[in-house]
Parts: sequence; structure tokens; C-alpha cells
Amino acid sequence: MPVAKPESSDPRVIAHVDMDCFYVQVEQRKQPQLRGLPTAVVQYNEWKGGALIAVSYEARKFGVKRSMRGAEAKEVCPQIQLVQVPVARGKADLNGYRNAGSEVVSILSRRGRCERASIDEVYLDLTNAAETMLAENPPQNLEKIDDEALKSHILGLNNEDGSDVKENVREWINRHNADHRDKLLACGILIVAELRMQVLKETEFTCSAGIAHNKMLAKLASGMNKPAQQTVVPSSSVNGLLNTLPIRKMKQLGGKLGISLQTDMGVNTVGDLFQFPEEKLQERYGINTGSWLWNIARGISGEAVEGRLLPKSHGSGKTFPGPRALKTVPSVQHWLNQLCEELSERLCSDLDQNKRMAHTLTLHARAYKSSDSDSQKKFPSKSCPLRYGTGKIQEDAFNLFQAGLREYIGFYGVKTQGSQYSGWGITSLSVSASKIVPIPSGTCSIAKYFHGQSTPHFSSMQSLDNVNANAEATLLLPPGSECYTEVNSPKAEVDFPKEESWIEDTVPDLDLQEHKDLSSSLSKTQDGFTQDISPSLLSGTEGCLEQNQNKQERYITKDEGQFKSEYKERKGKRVKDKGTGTPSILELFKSYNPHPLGSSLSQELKKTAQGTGARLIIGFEPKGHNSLAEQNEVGKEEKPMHGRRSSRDEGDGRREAWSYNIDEIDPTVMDELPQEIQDEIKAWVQPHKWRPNNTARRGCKISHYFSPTKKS
Ligand code: DCP
Repeated sequence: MPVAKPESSDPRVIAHVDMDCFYVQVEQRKQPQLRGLPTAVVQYNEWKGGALIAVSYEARKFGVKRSMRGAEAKEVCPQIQLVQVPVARGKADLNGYRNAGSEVVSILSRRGRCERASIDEVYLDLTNAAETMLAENPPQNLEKIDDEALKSHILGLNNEDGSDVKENVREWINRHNADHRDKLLACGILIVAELRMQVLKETEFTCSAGIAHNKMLAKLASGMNKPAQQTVVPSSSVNGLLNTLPIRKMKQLGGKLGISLQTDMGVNTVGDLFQFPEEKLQERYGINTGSWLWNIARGISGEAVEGRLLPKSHGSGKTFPGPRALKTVPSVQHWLNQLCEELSERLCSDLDQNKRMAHTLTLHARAYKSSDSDSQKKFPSKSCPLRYGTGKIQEDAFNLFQAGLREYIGFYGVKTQGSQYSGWGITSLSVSASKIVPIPSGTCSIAKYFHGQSTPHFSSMQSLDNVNANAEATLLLPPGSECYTEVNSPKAEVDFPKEESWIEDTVPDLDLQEHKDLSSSLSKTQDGFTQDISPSLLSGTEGCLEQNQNKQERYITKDEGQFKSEYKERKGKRVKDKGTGTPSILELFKSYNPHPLGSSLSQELKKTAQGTGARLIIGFEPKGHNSLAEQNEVGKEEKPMHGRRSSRDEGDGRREAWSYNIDEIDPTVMDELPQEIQDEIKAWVQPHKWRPNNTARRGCKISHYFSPTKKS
């Protein structure tokens, strides 16, 4: 649920910048002869001319819309130029668009904290830049104001018929008697206009922007005047902006909460929401959500701009509409392999360029059953710890799919169908990698990890006796602290590529989106998690080596002397001057042979596991394993599984991937679970620490959650 955060009393200057018809602009830059012509980018699937995924503003004038297919667009605009999205592995290849977005981000991040929100959207916190401008060169003293700034739309500014609109804007910017908030916005107008012009000059792309005192209002404003314009929301205009705004247009209200407000409370506009007392909203939706709703109805939002230039997750997906639905397990496996290959490439590239590793692999699918009264049932999304290496990701994703399918159609349906059609179809598939954290740097270097010198993951192991206490402390820093800042600082020598994005034919699930938003707010309320690197995660990075061998090397600032000299020998002149001369992470992995089961680390793991005898299976069961629910059924109790082990655990090498010593539960995986389940697990793991929060709801026990017949 969203957490209500009061807006800081100090006014902020926030901008939301959104590229105009982004994919079209990227294609027009590649083919300049298309500039100024009605143009659209169409999806890979060519049926009826392909689905339109981006439409130029020239084409929009003819009534061409994104919901159309190419053939339909040709009917309303015969001269339209249709450009097919680039293709790789039988699906859209968005790398060119991601990289183009990164070019823009690197320019926009020059004036303040920058949060990359999607492939073509960015939030900027320009408060410091605006305060500095106000102190040193306030707008009221400016004689010359750039035309781009004068073209701004200031909500609430009275542009009477016949008055010179630009002159009105100039007066507003130059006002001496404006309050501090408006003066800051005036600075914001100038800064954003300048940034947008810089983007145009350096990339040839136009963008539009909203400028306000918080993210929510800035985002609402950026879409109001497109293309290539900016819109400003002074405090005095907030109520006017929100009053008639449909409730579902608000961030986080596009899903179930928005529907509930409409159907249960009769709220259709933000103005309707404004009428409800805070207590009433809290009564219906809980304290936090109620307050949050009350605040947003007034345009109040304390959500901060996160300093994040890199994506929070990577995803790859594809839809299979109508007759293209996948109806056999082998066909699903074929496509999963393609998607996982792409995902793995992006993970390797992220590891290589940004020194980051993802911890959680998630599979989403949409499905139908042709002969079932339960046609509303959704295909369950499944997650597991992410292991690096294309083959491992493929294997794990396929296991996740099978676990989901078992739950969706029932165990026997999966068992009996083989490669025969058995009444189900998959209409969309996607895999994503999330919980991406930087590899701890400095004292907690990856080399030390391999040499067993420090890692919180193994810090409890007796045999790893040379644990460096300082290193451990560094590792335990929550996200957002040292390690993270280093990677995200605009000055850091990192590329800013790759944004989380889903190809057009991956239909984003609004409910899932809402869930994502809500769970991210939730996770912020929890303790910072340990930035550990699990062995399952590390084994397999050797796959990245091959994939990246021919790529330009980037360097990490670490002190692994032995690797450094080896590296220099091998790479010699490939050392770039912007790097530090220290080895690339990939080189580092080359020097190590991380066999998942044969490694000493794995042996340590096994020893520890045997020592405590405590294991917990999270999320789903691999083939040949009892599910947690099954285990509980056998034991006829819902209790922590200390000391309990399935007999089928023995001798199955894959067990390492799915089951845990309870000391080693990956907190990032726990974040995926419902709060009450998280509390329950935490109470088992660290009773002294978590018992106060152990408020599991009745009927929401862990066995319910994992059970295929889960009702709650
Ligand atoms: N996109 C996609 N599939 C969708 C929606 C969008 O592939 N269903 C891609 C193509 C868009 C890009 O994402 O160019 C950005 O989407 P926007 O919604 O921001 O739309 P545009 O940038 O195309 O146009 P606008 O100027 O209206 O923002």
C-alpha cells in the first residue's frame, strides 16, 4: 500500500521530462528523410501491417492512433511511413531505443538529481539549481529570457483574448512580488527550457516537460502540452488542475485501488475524492493509504526523486495473441529460452558496465483455459533467486513456468499433456530480473569474496575465520548508501544504458504494475537488506565472460593486485584511460572457477546446512520435491521447518538453487512475498527481532500462500 509521506515544508522544484513520440524520433534520426512526415513505428508481427507502437505528431493530425494496425493507419493517412521496430530473436529489439534514452538522461542529469522512470521518461529534482539561481541571478532581474522559456504554459495564468501570451509569461517570470514558491518555479522554467534545448542540440530529439513542486504534479503537467513544450503548475493552480481530473489518471490509481474508489466510494474525479474526510478514507483503506489518498486529492505528495540513472529491473517479454497462443510445453520452452537469452545478455552487460547484479528472477504469463468455468483465474507469477548464466536462467525460468502451470491447471493436467494440446494457451510470457544491487566495492571487493575474506552471507560460518569486520560493516549498508551512491552519481564513470522496458507486445498488467508500485513503497519501510552475493547467483557469471569477450571492457575501482597484474598481461593495450587500470569484473571471474556444487564455497554451504539442519523452501518446488504445502500436509502442522527435510532432497544437485539454510534466506526474495508472510518468516528466522511484527493474518499462513489451492 502507498505510504503517506507529508510534503516537506521547503518547496521543491521537480520536473518530469517525457520524450515526444520517442521510437518515431529515434527512427527519424536514423532515416532523416522521414522527418516531418507522418510516420509510425510498427511491431514485429506484420499481421495487417503490424500494430502501431509509436505515432508521429504529423500522423496524429490525420487521426492515426496507437491502437491501430498499419493497414488501418494507411486508410486514414495513405502517405504514412511505417517503420518496423528492429528485430532480434524473433521479437522486438529495443536496445537502440534504450541507448537513445540514455543519451538524453546523461544530458538531463547535469543540473540536478535525476531518476530514470522509464525508457523515455525522467524526473529531475532541480531545487538546488533553482535556489542557487535565485540567490545569484534571480529571474526578476533578467532582461532577456529565452524564447523556449517564454513558450511555457503556466497553469492559471490569465491569457485574455488578444493578449500577448509570451509577454504574460515574461511578466510572470519577472515578478518581484511573487512568493518564494513561484520564484523557484520561475527558475525551474528557465532551467528546464535550457536543458530541453540542450537535449535537442546534442541528440536531435524533442521532449516535453512538467514543472511543479512535486513528482505527481510534474508528471500530470508534462503530458498537457506536447510535443516540445513545457507546462508549469504554480501552487495556486493545483486545485483547478485536479478538480475535474479522472481518478484513474492518477499515478497508482490506474489499478484495483482506482476501481475500488469508483465502485465502492463513487469517486470518479480527484475533485470527488477531495470531498472525503481523511478519517473516512482511513476507515475504508487503512491509515496509510487513507492519508495518502487524502493528500493526493490536494496535490500533496512527498515522494522523493531517487538518484537513479540505471534501471531497477530488466525484463524481456512477448505476447502471443489469438491463434499465436502457445499451446504446448515445448513451444513455451522455446520462447522462454529466447527471452532468457536476451535477459541474460542484459544482465551480463549490467554486470560488466555498472557492476550490478540482480537477485530475483520472476516469470509472468497470461493464459487461458478453453474448457474451464474458472476462466478468470490468472496464471500465477513465480519468482526464485536468480542464478547467472543463460542456461541456468533458462532452466530456472522453465521450472518457474512449470510450477505456475501446475498451479494454473492442476498437477495432473501438466503431467498428462506432454507436447499435446490440452486445453490451455499462453498469450503472453515475460521474464524479469529484479532486486538489482551494486556489487560491494572497496574493502568488500569481489576478489575478497572469492578468497573467502569477507561476506555477510557466510559470516556465520566457522570455517571462514578471516572475516574482516570492517568489510562486513560496509556490506551491511542498506541500499542507498555508499556503494549505491557511487554507481548512481552522475559523475561516476559509468555508462547510463539500459532502462527497464517492456516491448510493446508485452502487455503490461495494470494490476501487476500497481502491485509493483505498492510493493516498492512497502519495501522502503523495511530494514535495509544485506547486500550479499549468493553462491547460486555468482555461479554462472562465467556465462557472461563469453558473451562479453568481444565487448569494450569497463573497469572497477578495486585493489585486487593479483588480478590486476594478470589482467594487464592479458589485456595490455585495451586499458582505457577513463578506467583505473584495475581489472574488469569479467576478467576477475575468469580467474575463478565457480562451479556451483564443486566449489569450496558450496561445500561450506553444505556443511553449514547440515550443521543446522534447517531449511526452508521458498516460492515453489523444483521437480521431484515436496512443496512446502505438501510437507506441511505430511506433518499436519503449520510450524517452522527447523530440522525438517524432504527425503527427496537427497542427491538432487539442483536443490542448492531452491532451498535455503534459514540463515541464508535472501531478503530480496522475501520482499516479493505478502507482508504477513514476510513477518511470519522473519519471526522464525530472528524471533527476538521480528516477533513484535509477527501479525500474520488468519488464513494467510505461509502454507496457504504456497499452496496451489491458496484462497487468501
Ligand atoms: N511503447 C510501446 N508500446 C506501448 C506504448 C509505448 O512500445 N504500448 C513505446 C513506444 C513509444 C515509447 O514506448 O515511443 C514511449 O511511450 P509513450 O507512451 O511515452 O509514447 P510516445 O513517446 O510514443 O508518445 P508521446 O509523445 O505521446 O509521449
